[in-house]
Amino acid sequence: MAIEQLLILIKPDGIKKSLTGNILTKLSEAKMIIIGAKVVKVSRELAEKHYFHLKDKPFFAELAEYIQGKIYGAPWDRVLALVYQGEDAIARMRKIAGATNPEEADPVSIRGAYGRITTKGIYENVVHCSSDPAEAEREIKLWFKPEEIVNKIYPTKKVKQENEETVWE
Ligand code: IDP
Ligand code: MG
Repeated sequence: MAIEQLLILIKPDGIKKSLTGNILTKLSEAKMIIIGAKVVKVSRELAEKHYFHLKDKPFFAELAEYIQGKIYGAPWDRVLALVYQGEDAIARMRKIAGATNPEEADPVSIRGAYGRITTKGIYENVVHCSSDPAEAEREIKLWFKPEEIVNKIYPTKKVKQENEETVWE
């Protein structure tokens, strides 16, 4: 069995329902390690890149707004982004997360226990979980910079930057 990494997001509905602790507890049953973690205010660009594979779906616009937390507003308009690493991590974490449709998900999975379908038909399923190694790599590279991941998981290169940088005063 291979060591894998994957991206997990606690979506804005999970944040709003104060489920962060409950979700982390369920995920910790798999005994994997966290190699990256941060709170992100999701831009429209990031939302659309993240859900690129669903761009032709009728619910795409609502889905992009959902992951940005637009329907909830401040202070719920954010996600907790996590990178986990472990043996067979993707399949095992997806089992703990449960099926995409929260009504069909195993009731003891995260989505089965805490998810719902909104009156507008969006699956508010409280977590995102990468579904295969290629998707996991694309998503980790989209959400995290190399220095934000404590283990070296993909090759990196040095580039010279002339950009302004914000530092603490
Ligand atoms: P996944 O999150 O289980 O990998 P995807 O098919 O990648 O499922 O869909 C991404 C997200 O889009 C889901 O987690 C869910 O929030 C939403 N979604 C997927 N399919 C539907 C649908 O048929 N109706 C409404 N929302 C959906
Ligand atoms: Mg998916």
